[in-house]
Amino acid sequence: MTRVWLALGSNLGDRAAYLQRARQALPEAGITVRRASRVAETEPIGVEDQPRFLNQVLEVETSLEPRPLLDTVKDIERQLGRTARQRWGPREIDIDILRYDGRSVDEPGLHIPHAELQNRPFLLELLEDLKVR
Ligand code: PH2
Ligand code: MG
Ligand code: MG
Repeated sequence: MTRVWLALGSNLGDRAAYLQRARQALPEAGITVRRASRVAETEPIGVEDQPRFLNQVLEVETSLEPRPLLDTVKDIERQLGRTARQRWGPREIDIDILRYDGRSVDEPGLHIPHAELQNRPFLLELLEDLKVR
């Protein structure tokens, strides 16, 4: 089992319900949620003209390797009804891999640690909530 940190984000529809449904869907997909940060309401970064986000960071455990884990969280996004496609634009639910144990991955579509982690102060704060350094 590997310790992984995920970010949840939503800025469309019932944002809190999307976060909750994501937390509930993870265990069914072989991803055990160990700890959850508080839920923070955050100003949109990147594309600024869109609704505010709710964001949360989860510490999880899984035996899925990074690529299958990415495929799994994308499946959950689809199951929950994610439709928005604009890069950095509004979305019902976003599930991102922030860190995967201590590993670095740099492949098409998969960058670990998450490529935008250092540019999103709220993610660093929520990780800090979980005492991840
Ligand atoms: N996600 C983005 C783009 N901008 N801004 C906030 N506040 N929170 C996010 O989760 C976020 C964002 C693309 O994934
Ligand atoms: Mg994202
Ligand atoms: Mg994403």
